[in-house]
Amino acid sequence: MEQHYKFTLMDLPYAYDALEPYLTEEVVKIHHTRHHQAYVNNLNEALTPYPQYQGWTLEQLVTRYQELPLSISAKVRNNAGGVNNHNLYFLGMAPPKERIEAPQLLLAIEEGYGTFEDFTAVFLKEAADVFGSGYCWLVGDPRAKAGLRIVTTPNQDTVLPMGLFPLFTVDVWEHAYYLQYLNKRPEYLKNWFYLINWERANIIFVNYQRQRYSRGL
Ligand code: MN3
Repeated sequence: MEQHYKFTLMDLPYAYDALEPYLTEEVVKIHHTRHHQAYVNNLNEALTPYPQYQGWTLEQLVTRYQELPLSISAKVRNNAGGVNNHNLYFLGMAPPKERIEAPQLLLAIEEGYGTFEDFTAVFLKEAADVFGSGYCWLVGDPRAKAGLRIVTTPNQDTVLPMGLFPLFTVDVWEHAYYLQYLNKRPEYLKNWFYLINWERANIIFVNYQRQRYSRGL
């Protein structure tokens, strides 16, 4: 998030074939090297003529794009959002493990949603119901029950301007799954769920709770 122009493509913390069989090597590789890379390239291209904004971090660009000149604000919104969202999507996955190790987060999920199975059903339905292209997120939200909320965003919009704290997100653009699942988004989502990096989500959640209490929220 501290990175600024000139942005570079984030390395994945796993091999392209590490998410098989749920996501094939081909799907992950094309998504990363072509789609994710294109957002990086387009963001750099937008900022090249504007040295005064080249010190802005990705977080500043996705939360303050409205302050930019009209000639680039939409392009920055879409492409800084695209870089940010793909970073979070890829970091939010990991090769599947036998057990979910996320004690604090699992407790909060049960408090907020009853059971883990109920949470799973709600999340998968929200993600399946995103109209067109977008993302479904699990976020920390101090106003929500147990501090957790499921939200969806259209296009490449992020949850950061809403003051929410992303734990993980799933990309429901067709390019994320079409090569493997064709038009069967619910099947992609069911399999993506096995790839959630629960350990990372738990670390972010614990950190979020700590900040929340220290700010009296
Ligand atoms: Mn994508």
